Amino acid sequence: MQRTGKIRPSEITSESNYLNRRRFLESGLLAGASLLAGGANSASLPASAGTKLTGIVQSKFSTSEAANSFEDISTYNNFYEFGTGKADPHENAQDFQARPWTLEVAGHAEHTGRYQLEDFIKPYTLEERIYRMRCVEAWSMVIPWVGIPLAAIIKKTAPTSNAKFVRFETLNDPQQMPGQRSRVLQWPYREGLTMAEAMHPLTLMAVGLYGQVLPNQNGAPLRLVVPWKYGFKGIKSIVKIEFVEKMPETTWNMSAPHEYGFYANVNPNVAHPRWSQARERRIGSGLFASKQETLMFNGYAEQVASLYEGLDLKRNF
Ligand SMILES: Nc1nc2c(c(=O)[nH]1)N[C@H]1C(S)=C(S)[C@@H](COP(=O)(O)O)O[C@H]1N2
Ligand SMILES: [Mo]
Repeated sequence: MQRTGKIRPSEITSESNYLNRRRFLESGLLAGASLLAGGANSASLPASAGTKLTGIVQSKFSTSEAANSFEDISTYNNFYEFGTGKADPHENAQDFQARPWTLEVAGHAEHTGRYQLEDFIKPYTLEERIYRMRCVEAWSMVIPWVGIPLAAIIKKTAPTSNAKFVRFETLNDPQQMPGQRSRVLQWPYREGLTMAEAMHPLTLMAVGLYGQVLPNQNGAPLRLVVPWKYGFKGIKSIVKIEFVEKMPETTWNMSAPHEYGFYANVNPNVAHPRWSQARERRIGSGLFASKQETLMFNGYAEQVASLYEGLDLKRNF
């Protein structure tokens, strides 16, 4: 198998079947070892929000559009675990303890288990990716994330051929997350991607923004970023990644199935039942600034449209 940067899902499958057989022979003694083994790279992830991250490489996938200010990005948030108002997460997440943090990898994969986040991150290289983010509420921002391509993580985790979807779960801790004491959503927040979406080179696991450790309100210590989908797919403060066979339940779909689908691809031609998705307000551009047009797949059509060939995007919203 060729070791290039791009991995097709078909290659993953065949490699993991191979690993499956080998692992069987090794009687599982080394479970997890290769997932944590440091290679040439050695990303380190400090605990406190705002700490400078080191060893970041620039990504060719960044937009050249002007990024929103750190203030915009860290004070205008959706994170219902800390309240439903846009300013609530900034206000209520300051004491959130993003350490120690255990990440569970479960389901149809070779290297399942529970990992300390710092150990889990170590084998990878941190990248800066400046992405557009389009919320389903018709506002948008440009955010300079720091993270790891999810594909790199998945490759090391070695899913088996039974893995058709990846499901993610946020921490469930009503003590620390006051919003979880209300029933505004079903907790824990959960999200999912198809395997092909999860393996797409644009899909990122973010640990920082503006070159610093992620602010709590943006989903510390680890959150998903899928720039061609509505923002709600970008699940925050992830404690569990699970490889599953069936399309997983997702929080906003469970809450209002006619309004929020599993795919949630940004699409100016498919209106939300209660508002148009044709235009968006770029945060920071001023209250009276005219709205800008929303682009198909949030402007990432060239990279991702092929994932959805033959899929009715009106039905599969
Ligand atoms: N756990 C969790 N993840 C979440 C949310 C949430 O309420 N809880 N809100 C989502 C929504 S609707 C959006 S638009 C983005 C906002 O990310 P940001 O606040 O970092 O800009 O986070 C998403 N991830
Ligand atoms: Mo959103």
